[in-house]
Amino acid sequence: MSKLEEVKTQVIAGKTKLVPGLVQEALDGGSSPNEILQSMIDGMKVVGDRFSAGEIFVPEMLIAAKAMKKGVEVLEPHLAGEAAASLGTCIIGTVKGDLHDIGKNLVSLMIGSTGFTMVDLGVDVPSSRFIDAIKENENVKLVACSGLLTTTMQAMRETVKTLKNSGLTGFKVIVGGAPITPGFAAEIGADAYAPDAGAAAEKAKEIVAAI
Ligand code: B1M
Repeated sequence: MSKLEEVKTQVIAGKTKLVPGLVQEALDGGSSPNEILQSMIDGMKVVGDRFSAGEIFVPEMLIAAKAMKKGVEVLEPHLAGEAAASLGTCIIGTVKGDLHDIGKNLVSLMIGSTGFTMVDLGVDVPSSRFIDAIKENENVKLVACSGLLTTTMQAMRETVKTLKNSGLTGFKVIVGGAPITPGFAAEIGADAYAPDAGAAAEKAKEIVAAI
């Protein structure tokens, strides 16, 4: 079994103690940080499919998520580049009702690495909390909303609507997460959509430059 396959297998098995060492070994063996990240994401896909099939339950999903988080901790310094300039503040959070944060954390890492100061509101964030954060922080140029559940897509709609109707200006809104499509993002009035963390960082720079 290749090192990348081993990383994927042990993420699926939720081996929180083994995964960090395997990630380090994969790095030492010459695998790129993105390849290793992808192997963990592939592992989570298997976990999700097994959950859908009723073969595993929430506790197993949770332990796999913990294993992936431990692996990501090792990858973090290798994923994020050196920020060139200050592009302003980005408020990020997973929308109300949604507790998934691995993707949001990766998006935060990548957007932060392009030069934004990140303010991470965590998970299950009501729209009012996004508004408060814009008021509490200086130079907010971007609000980034993540959502992983089809059931919380409506919370994302509500969040974008609240942001756009708030009377506050000078910032753009980017959305993403597994069930979000470019069409849905446009329909709810977001300024941008990105399918993954790398693309989110690119889009973030692009839309903020246009302010
Ligand atoms: Co849940 N879960 N989960 N879960 N979970 C999914 C999402 C699911 C697809 C699994 C499945 O059934 N196949 C399914 C959703 C189905 C649907 O709505 N269509 C699901 C479900 C049903 C649930 C519960 C309802 C289960 C239950 O209780 N019966 C429950 C809901 C809890 C809640 O949120 N209220 C639940 C709970 C959990 C855990 C807590 C156990 C755990 C999360 C732990 C944590 O995050 N700390 C968990 C996990 C781990 C998953 C899966 C297996 C993995 C998610 C993940 O971290 N993927 C997931 C299945 C899957 O995704 N294949 C599943 C890796 C991560 C890197 O990818 O988050 O997609 P992702 O992020 C990507 C992109 O989406 C994008 O960039 C990232 C990659 O670069 N992206 C953005 C994300 N945010 C972005 C924002 C952007 C741009 C891009 O701009 C701002």
